[in-house]
Order: sequence, then structure tokens, then C-alpha cells
Amino acid sequence: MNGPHLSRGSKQPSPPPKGKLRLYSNRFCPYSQRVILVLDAKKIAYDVVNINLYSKPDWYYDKSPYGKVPALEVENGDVIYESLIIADYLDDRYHAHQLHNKDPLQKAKDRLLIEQFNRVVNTMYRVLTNVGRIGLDDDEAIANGLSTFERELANRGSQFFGGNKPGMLDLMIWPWCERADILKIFGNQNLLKKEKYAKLMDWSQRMSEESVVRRSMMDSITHVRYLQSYRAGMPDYDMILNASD
Ligand SMILES: N[C@@H](CCC(=O)N[C@@H](CS)C(=O)NCC(=O)O)C(=O)O
Repeated sequence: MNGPHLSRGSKQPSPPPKGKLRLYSNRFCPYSQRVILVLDAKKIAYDVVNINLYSKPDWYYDKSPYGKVPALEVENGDVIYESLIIADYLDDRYHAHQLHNKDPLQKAKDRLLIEQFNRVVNTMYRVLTNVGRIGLDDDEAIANGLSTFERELANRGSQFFGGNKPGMLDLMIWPWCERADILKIFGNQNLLKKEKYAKLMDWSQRMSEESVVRRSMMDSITHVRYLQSYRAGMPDYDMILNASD
């Protein structure tokens, strides 16, 4: 997972070993993390090629037409992209450790919540990367978005949205919840009040203790250091790799 990020001019890696899927990813991309969580939760064999999004290899456009990560090379060599489409594909294709609810109506409701979470995702992106206007509207969008999930957990009365273990909805929103703490550093100090989001915070703690989540999780200090490099116009994608050298 920690291989260097390939840049413009790099050689295209040879195909994945037989029986393994290949994920094109970026260590700091929350959408890629979604797919990693699904692959790990379903215990699917895969390897990872990390892509430098600041200086993309030319060959990468043959894999992913918009040059975005994540993209997944499947068994027959086809490549699919868009995190939610990949996640659904993996759950449909590999039946072990099913993540979506078996009931089609509950699955549809969970998919609606995942779509609804996009409001939080888009606003958090602006706040954390310092792109566009940051103001009260942003705080409100995040607060309202999270309140929906706080109420939903209360209504479900379960440990996770998926019941007694994390399901698809838990995994699809987790990457941004992992980064929620740093909103206090880059955004509004008062945004995430424990009393307003008590259930969500307990859920977040439980998620952070799950082995599947721990495999790809990064601490807030690492997230902050990366975001500082991104904001400075020189994203240091290999910082974890370099740190362990
Ligand atoms: N809707 C896409 C979003 C993927 C996305 O925006 N990925 C970012 C990195 S986190 C990316 O590849 N950015 C490079 C670019 O836009 O050129 C998904 O869900 O997979």
C-alpha cells in the first residue's frame, strides 16, 4: 500500500499477478480509501499502484479516462472507476463478506444516505484544501449533513449502520469521518461538539478499533502534514514512505 507514487515519465508496471486485482490509488485519496476498505473487508487479493496526481504518468489515461483515482483493473484486464461503482461491483461480484444489506429496500435507503453524504464530502474538501469560499454556509452544510447520520444511528439503535459490524454505508463514509478531527484545525473549532454528535463519535471510535479500518487509517498529524504540503502546491504523496526509510 505504501509503494512510491508513479509520476510522468515512469514506466507502466507489468500486469498484476494472476488472481490479483489491481487498484490504482493515491495514499491520501479518501475515494481510494473507500475501495481499499471494501477490498480488505471482503478479503479480496489485490495489489496497489500509487499514482502521483500532481504529475500523472501518461499511460495512466489509458487506464482511467479522466486520470482520476481510484480505478480498479479486474480479472479480465478491464478497468472500472468511480469509487461507489467499484464498491458495488466488488460486493456483487464477490459474495463472501457481503457489505450491502440483502434487503433491496434497505440497500436503496443506504445508497441514498451515501449520496446524501456527498454534501459533507464536497464541503470538507473545500475547507480542508482551502479551495473556494469558506464560511458559515460550509459549517452549516457539514453540521446538517452530520446531524442526519447522528439521527440515523439513533433510529437504527445498532453499533454500526450495517448492524453489529460495519457495512457498506459505514465504509463509504468512514474516510471523511477519519479526517473530521482536522476540521477543528483548518475549519471551525466549535463545529464538532461532542454533545451534538455523541452517537456518531462513539461510532467513530468503534470504527477506528476495527482491524479492517486500521489497515488503511492514518493519524491526524499525518493528514495535517499532507494537507499543508497540498495547500503549499507541492503535495508530498510519498511522505509516509520517506518517513519509514
Ligand atoms: N467521484 C470520484 C472522485 C475521485 C477523485 O476526485 N479522485 C481525486 C483524488 S482524491 C483525483 O483523482 N484527482 C485528480 C484529478 O482530478 O485529476 C470517485 O468517487 O471515485
